[in-house]
Amino acid sequence: MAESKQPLVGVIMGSSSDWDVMQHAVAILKQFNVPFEAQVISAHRMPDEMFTYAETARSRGLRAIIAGAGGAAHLPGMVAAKTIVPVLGVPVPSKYLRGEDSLLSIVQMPKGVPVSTFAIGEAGAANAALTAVAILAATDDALAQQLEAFRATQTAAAKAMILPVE
Ligand code: RP5
Repeated sequence: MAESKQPLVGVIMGSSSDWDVMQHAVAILKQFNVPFEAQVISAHRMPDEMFTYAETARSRGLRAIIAGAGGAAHLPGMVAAKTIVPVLGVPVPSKYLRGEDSLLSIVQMPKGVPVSTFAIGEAGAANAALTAVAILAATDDALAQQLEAFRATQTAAAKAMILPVE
């Protein structure tokens, strides 16, 4: 398990093969200096560990869980079933259905057990982390300022874009 000091955000994924996508969530958390932990927790291959992770998440101090999975992507939903810590689901692109299976598996939660579901792939992983930062920023003014600055940088970059029109 990769871990920084007293984690506030948990990043979990169904397989190490999800890392190519999920590393983009970790990169954002590092950029904002948010303490996190990252590890493989598989819904299908290690269900007992998944339940223990979810059941202990809140008492361990986690304020958000970013869960990425591909294919029959049960991880985010089953974790959400066992904790009230907000779960941010990232659909990982799959081998045969390009991640559309992952997306539908994660997004179609029954009423009462929410999973905030993000875009398939890298953008979803990064945006899930930005949402985790926003959750923490609600009670952390310094982090809120960092988030405002991040957005302002993007705005400036967009305004400076030049098209190669001849
Ligand atoms: C899911 O099955 C994982 O989240 C991964 O996206 C997918 C394939 O896993 P591997 O067979 O590559 O380990 O549980």
